Amino acid sequence: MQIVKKKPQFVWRKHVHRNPLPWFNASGIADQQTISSWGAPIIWEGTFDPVERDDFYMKKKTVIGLTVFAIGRYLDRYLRNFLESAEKHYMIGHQVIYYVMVDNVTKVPALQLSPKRSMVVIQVRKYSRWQDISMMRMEQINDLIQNRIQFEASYLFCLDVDLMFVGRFGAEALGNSVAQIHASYYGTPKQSFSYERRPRSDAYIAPYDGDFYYHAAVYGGRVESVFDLTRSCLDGIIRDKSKNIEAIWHDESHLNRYFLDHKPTKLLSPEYCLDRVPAKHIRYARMKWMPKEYRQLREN
Ligand code: 5GW
Ligand code: MN
Repeated sequence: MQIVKKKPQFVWRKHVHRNPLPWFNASGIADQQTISSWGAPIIWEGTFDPVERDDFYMKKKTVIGLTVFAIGRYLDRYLRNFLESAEKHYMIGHQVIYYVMVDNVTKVPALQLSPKRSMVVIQVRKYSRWQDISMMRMEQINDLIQNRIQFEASYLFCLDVDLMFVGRFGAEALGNSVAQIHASYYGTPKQSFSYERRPRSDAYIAPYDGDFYYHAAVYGGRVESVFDLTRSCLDGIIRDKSKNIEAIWHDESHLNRYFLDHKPTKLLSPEYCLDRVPAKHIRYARMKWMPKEYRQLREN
């Protein structure tokens, strides 16, 4: 009897047919885009099994950080509500470390955290211009990753404080590099995106260019990726300052430039950060923006 060896090509074909993301069901919903042009999953209710995702990361005892800044009046106005809602909805069942950056540590609300969850309060300087309060978070997060977070957590989300959790924000959101699709620009043509359009700025994006308009209120990923992201954005901000130019939407403009060059590996649908006027196509609300009283909150 003659033995016929199988061609190696057979093995290769088998590999190609394997589902690259076994946990992700791209056809779980039919009326939304669920995969980006470069193959990143877009997370919507119905595209994943929450129990499976939680088990997967709980078995690994994954530690998940969250940075949030509450400076000046934002500390009085938003921080308690943000943290109380996070205790109800953010990465429930996992090990969580809140990194709360404030200009006045005595004003941080005393909360009874659930088991496996802890809080680190860090005093940071208060920049006098609000644009810098927002932009220089990139520097402060980058420093804190270097000095502390890299030793304590493997994933990190960086969020605005004027948000409130209203539904599950769980392990399905974890990924190497995670970006939030801005609810107000979801489904609009890229020419309408409010990218920085002046070529002199480091955040410049040409009119024909771009993937999505991302929301700087929510981004995250593996700690090393967030380190790289915050460093790159900070470098752009500093170069712009040296040229006496400031990008139209500050840190958000630089974040959009970064994600254009370094494609995120996971995208969060607008469910994860709803617009003030939620669109009809949104079936599940996970986070929403709090109302703003600009006149009272913006001191300068
Ligand atoms: C104050 C006035 C104008 C703009 C920002 C601030 C401000 C922002 C502040 O006084 N204190 C503060 O902690 N921040 C932090 O920067 C908060 O974490 C806030 O969520 C984040 C971004 O500023 P936002 O939320 O006012 O920006 P938008 O783009 O959501 O309106
Ligand atoms: Mn905000």
